[in-house]
Amino acid sequence: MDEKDILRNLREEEEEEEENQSEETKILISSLPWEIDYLGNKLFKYQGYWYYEDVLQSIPNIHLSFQPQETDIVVASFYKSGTTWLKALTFALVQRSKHSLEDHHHPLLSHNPHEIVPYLELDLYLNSSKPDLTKFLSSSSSSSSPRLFSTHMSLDALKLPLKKSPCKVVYVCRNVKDVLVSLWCFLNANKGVEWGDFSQNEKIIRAENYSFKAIFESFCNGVTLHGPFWDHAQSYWRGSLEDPKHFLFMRYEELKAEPRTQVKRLAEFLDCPFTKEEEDSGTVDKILELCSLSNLSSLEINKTGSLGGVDYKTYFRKGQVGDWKSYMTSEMVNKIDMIVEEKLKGSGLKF
Ligand code: PAP
Repeated sequence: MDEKDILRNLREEEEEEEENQSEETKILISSLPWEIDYLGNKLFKYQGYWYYEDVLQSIPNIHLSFQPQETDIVVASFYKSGTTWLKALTFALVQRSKHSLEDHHHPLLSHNPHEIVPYLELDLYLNSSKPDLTKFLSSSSSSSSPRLFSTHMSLDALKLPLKKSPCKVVYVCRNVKDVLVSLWCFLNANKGVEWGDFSQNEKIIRAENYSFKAIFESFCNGVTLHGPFWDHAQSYWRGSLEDPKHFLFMRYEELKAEPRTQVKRLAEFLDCPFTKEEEDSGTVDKILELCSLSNLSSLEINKTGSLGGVDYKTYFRKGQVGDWKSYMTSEMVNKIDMIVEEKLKGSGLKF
């Protein structure tokens, strides 16, 4: 048998293994409780959290095969909580010796942050247990820069691989009322995109807006992709209390209110604190400026680019804290505030 045959056999074995595995996952999925969400998609409840079928398929892949290195960094969030911003900040921070912040060819000037920092469950392990981790700019391993990944999965769902080999995880949390307003605006700005099966990405033109009330009710019931929101937030909150060396809990509102302090906190957590010279020469402000909403949204790539049918420009809207005040009735506010307070009782986590 020559090398080619060995490789072919190995590949066939791997494919067979993946087929068996996805067969097992399909059987498991058919036994799970499910609900139809505000998009008309089936959400399945698995180990306390809700997933679309394809995202669910990635979980065994991640559990079996994702082996974090100690130097890896995972940017974690519930969607619409500041993911794009945190991806950009983290990349700019950890790569600042490799990519000067003054460089006109800085990757963030020509790539959307989502292109640079891949999602474990969407970009890497969705259809494969052995993805090519090096194909993304920030996830190829090199001694000068750690690998960067991202996820919208809860920490409960990621515990297994992270237990095997702990890395650094940064979570950004945002007031749920702003999250749901941001999500509603995002969905309406992407009416042509069919969600729920990321392998298709077919454009189905939707005429009317998504129902704000339906999304609101789903959030209140906890039946949303990766939800319940409060369990998601609490999983990382607990992680940050139990193991502050490996888990950092950040808030979108604090990043907005005191960006310099928060970015320095992030740098210290990631073991790349700013030196005195960097502070004196304005490095913190340069990172903040590069990653600012106004700068990122004005770049050609983010004005005209798209991925999977989603226009990059729709990742950037107002970035305003408390925007929910323009969208929610006082009854809605009371209802969701009471639910969240009740669900977070005793955890020490407050909004
Ligand atoms: P995602 O989960 O789809 O990646 P995510 O980036 O988490 O979305 O959230 C988008 C929100 O972050 C938007 O908030 P808004 O709808 O309330 O305006 C978006 O405007 C905001 N955002 C994106 N980039 C930045 C940035 N660089 N600075 C501050 N806010 C940002």
